[in-house]
Amino acid sequence: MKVNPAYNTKESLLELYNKPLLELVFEAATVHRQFHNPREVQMSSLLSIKTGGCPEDCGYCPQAARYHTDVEAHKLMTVDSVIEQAKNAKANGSSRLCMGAAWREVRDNKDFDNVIEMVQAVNDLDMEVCCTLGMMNEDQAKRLKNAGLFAYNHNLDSSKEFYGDVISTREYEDRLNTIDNARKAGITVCSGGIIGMGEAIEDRVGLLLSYMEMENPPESIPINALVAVEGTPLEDQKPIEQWEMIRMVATTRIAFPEATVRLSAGRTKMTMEGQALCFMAGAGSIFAGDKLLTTPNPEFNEDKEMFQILGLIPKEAFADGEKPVSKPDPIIEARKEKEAQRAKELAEAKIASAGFSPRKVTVS
Ligand code: SAM
Ligand code: DTB
Ligand code: SF4
Repeated sequence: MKVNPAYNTKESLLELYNKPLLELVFEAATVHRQFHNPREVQMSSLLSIKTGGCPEDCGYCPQAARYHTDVEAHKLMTVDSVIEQAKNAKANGSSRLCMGAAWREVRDNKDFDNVIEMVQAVNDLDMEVCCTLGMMNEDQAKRLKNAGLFAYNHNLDSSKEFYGDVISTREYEDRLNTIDNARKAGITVCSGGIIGMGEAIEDRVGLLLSYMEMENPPESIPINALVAVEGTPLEDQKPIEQWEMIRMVATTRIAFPEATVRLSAGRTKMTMEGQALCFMAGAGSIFAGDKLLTTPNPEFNEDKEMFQILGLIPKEAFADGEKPVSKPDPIIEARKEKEAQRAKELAEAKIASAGFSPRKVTVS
């Protein structure tokens, strides 16, 4: 059961969200146990492969070039350094790596070729590979799928109605199109939102309703609490109470029984008890490692201790879907062939010129 038809209206979702908290958690825990192993929680690591300098105006985001935050813009990471970071995340227990780029959209250039190589390399490490690169078309999605991408993350962030209050440089419809392109390419979809941006509860359930209305709702739904970053338009937002995070996780769990609900940004402001209630209410994943994309997150060791205290087990890679096969990328292969041909021609020219000895000219 991908969606729970009892909660396919705004009214029913609102009623659910507003239930007495412990009733809500109990109902969510019951659903969770029918579809998931409640002891398993996936550790997923984030890696900002291209940081800052983004042309968009997402009001929450420290990476938007137009806001004056402490984030410095960097070029795309190299494939080798991504592999090193991925190995480190895996050694610390992560079974999934989500690579994020501060791009409005994917462009067909050398940087994207490098991302394709990163996807191939991380998939070869037997980790689930997720990318979040902004908007993309169907051909780009197919290239990522061919490289071995397991999931594409593209958040709707909030309800259709509230979205325009936070972002003006891109429409809700654009986001839905990108999600559709990932689907058409056969990539699993990771899409969720942020609470604590000043939205009403109607907007929180409105986000869930948008997923309910999809022909094929996401396999993975990250729930983020806003990390209010100085310099962004949302810098002064009051932090949400952790009860709200628990409610949102529980409501999402009940509405989408099969999805992995990810307890995402905002854990540094939560207690272990608060997080425990999220796991009880169906959160099946956390972001692990001391950094999200640009903001702090609990350290690996802190989470390891929490897992031990709560009796949680890190979930293995590909427990919910087969490992994709990484196939050679035709564009990269063609480029490599061209480079090899050019190198051969240069070598031949060198040999030819070595056999040629210019006549000595004596100057009297
Ligand atoms: N540029 C791409 C895009 O926007 O699709 C990918 C990277 S973007 C940083 C990925 C997601 O991170 C956003 O959609 C948003 O949901 C989340 N995010 C960004 N800044 C955040 C913040 N300050 N607090 C919580 N979540 C945030
Ligand atoms: C998601 O929903 N949350 C992650 C991941 N998907 C890409 C990103 C959180 C970013 C928090 C702000 C930052 O660290 O820059
Ligand atoms: Fe750019 Fe993504 Fe940040 Fe929006 S959320 S400003 S698109 S990096």
